[in-house]
Amino acid sequence: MLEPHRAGRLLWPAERLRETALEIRRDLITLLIQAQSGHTGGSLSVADFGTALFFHELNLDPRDPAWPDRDFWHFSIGHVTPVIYSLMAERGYFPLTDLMQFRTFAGHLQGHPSRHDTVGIEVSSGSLGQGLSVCSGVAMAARIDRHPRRVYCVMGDGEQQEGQVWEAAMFAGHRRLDNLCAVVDYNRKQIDGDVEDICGIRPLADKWRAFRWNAIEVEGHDLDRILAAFAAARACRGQPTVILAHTVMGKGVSFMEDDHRWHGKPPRPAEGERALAELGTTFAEWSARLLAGRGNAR
Ligand SMILES: Cc1ncc(C[n+]2csc(CCOP(=O)(O)OP(=O)(O)O)c2C)c(N)n1
Repeated sequence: MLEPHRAGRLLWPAERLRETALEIRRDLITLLIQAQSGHTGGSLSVADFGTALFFHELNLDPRDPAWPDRDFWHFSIGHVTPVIYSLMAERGYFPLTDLMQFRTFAGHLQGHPSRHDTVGIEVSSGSLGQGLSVCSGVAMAARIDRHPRRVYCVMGDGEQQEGQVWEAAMFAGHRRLDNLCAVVDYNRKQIDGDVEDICGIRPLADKWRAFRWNAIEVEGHDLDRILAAFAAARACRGQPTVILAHTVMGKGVSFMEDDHRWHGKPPRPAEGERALAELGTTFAEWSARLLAGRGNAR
């Protein structure tokens, strides 16, 4: 049986990850319709490599989030909580039904990740640019402790404009932190438009290489290639790895794709139904599934 709440790396194959990523997209659209608040576009662009992270790559125990042997994962793009919480719920950190309380005061799933509210969130985030510093520190500490944990940091492409990213990059490259893997959601959009129009980041791979990183470019919705990139990062010695995942903002919902206006708004109920129809379900069906708590005991 493939039990998502099992401790350790799940190592699910790409085919199973594709099915799970579809469910993650249904989850996050449903919780956004329910909350009528939150970030849709980046959540959809992260869904595929996020699923690979949680259901193949990461060594963790969702029932014991403080498990000393765990890998460390951190979303520096804290605004993509719809996908973060969907991944966590499907992996078994908390019941699926909790997703229906996204962004409510009564719930534990706030708009940005808070370590004080949500079990399993190691470090609060939302202020862009800080996550790679956190992760570099954790990776350095693991090396000092001779602990085999790996450290994964998810960043945005707009976030690459933050100076602090490059301070951390310089440190991790200098220290040859090969237990550190960053993933950039390279969807070419940010809150106000095209990244290249606002403050260009090209050539991004060359920049990372100049900071002594192993830079891998990958089609960010191709799960076979994503798994190969994670495997290459794991095999790399003497350098941290950055995976530049070329994605599409709003991926999976035709009228949201490649449109920065979906960065930070939820679908209105009618738009949400159209989105869920494209994903093969309805709000009534999928919210009932979440409220019944089904899914994370497959
Ligand atoms: C330090 C800081 N400045 C500004 C913001 C506001 N903000 C939130 S998301 C965002 C755009 C980020 O772009 P990107 O990393 O490409 O994420 P995406 O739009 O793809 O979700 C901005 C400017 C913030 N959260 N933190």
